[in-house]
Amino acid sequence: MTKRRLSKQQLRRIRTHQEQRSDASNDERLVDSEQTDELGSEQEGIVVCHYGRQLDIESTEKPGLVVRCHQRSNLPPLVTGDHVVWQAENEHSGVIVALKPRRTELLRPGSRGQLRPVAANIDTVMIVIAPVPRPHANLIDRYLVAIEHLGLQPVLLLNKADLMDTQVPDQADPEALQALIRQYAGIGYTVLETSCETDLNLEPLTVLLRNRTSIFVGQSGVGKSSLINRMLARSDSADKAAAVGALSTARGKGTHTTTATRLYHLPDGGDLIDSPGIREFGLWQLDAGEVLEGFIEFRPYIGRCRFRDCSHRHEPGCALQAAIEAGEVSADRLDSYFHIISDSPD
Ligand SMILES: Nc1nc2c(ncn2[C@@H]2O[C@H](COP(=O)(O)OP(=O)(O)OP(=O)(O)O)[C@@H](O)[C@H]2O)c(=O)[nH]1
Ligand SMILES: [Mg+2]
Ligand SMILES: [Zn+2]
Repeated sequence: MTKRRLSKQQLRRIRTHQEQRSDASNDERLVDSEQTDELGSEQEGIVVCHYGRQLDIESTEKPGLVVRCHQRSNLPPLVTGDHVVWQAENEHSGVIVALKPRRTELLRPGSRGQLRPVAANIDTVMIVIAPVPRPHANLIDRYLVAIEHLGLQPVLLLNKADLMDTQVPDQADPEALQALIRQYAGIGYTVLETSCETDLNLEPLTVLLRNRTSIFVGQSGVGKSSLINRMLARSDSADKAAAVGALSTARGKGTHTTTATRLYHLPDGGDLIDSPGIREFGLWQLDAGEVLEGFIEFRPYIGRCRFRDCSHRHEPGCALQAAIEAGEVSADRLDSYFHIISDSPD
């Protein structure tokens, strides 16, 4: 192959060509900034719903005005509850141009094990359980450890309290559920029994939800969307009702009715996010010590065992085992801790 040297003329031609191309890209930038000028002025908003690539933004300036938006590609994935800066394209659509710092964020494992945010700027996480579908083992403790670790306030709701004295197939034993609830109240957690059928305790629930942003988490079918609808029904709220699904008759399980994470403004104050059953926040990134800290009533005993590397299973001088003996903490909760750490790869 002969080495070909570029003639001066060829070099000149290439240079001119490059200059023309960079002129062209300058032109493109001009066009782009002209397009930006066509957008409305920058304003603040909050993400109230999230569907795949599109998001509904509610204007902070004009509450109640909801605009379907897409986001600039340089922004990270946005979630319900995010505070953003957006510009209108027209009456119905817009573009999100900036994300404001998140006060808090809820994370859960994505399909490839990476953590993905699901909602932002939450104060309170309401864990909803019910007699049917019966709670999975350790479910409450798994949620509590995650919530404590995120620095959020947990509340435990036992919904469908109207079913506590009836017989429904596959129902959890009412007495065992009552004992469970009492245990968490004894630890110091706020617990509330509610019913969408009899409206039991909906008044105290609205008080717990006021002046803050809360999210409902819990198994499919426990009545998260139903509770939201009962509260929205308390006034002529402009918010659309949440979809409610029947339990599958075969197994008394929920049918994953809610598919988008949506924020509602409650008539008595406060924002509430309905989610498609956040079943797991992801605990495996916590080591055993961090999981133990998530059991808040264990904290006074941590670091007081005779052996520094005490597993709290059978060692002599274990402060936690002594606390169980003395009836100060529950053996069930320590068992739950063992379950959680045995599930984590740590
Ligand atoms: N008896 C009784 N049934 C209830 C109560 N609350 C909800 N239900 C019923 O439980 C079923 C499931 O309710 P949903 O509100 O769709 O449950 P969800 O937790 O939002 O479920 P997903 O959206 O699938 O996560 C529906 O048939 C409701 O009518 C209650 O307090 N008492
Ligand atoms: Mg739902
Ligand atoms: Zn110990």
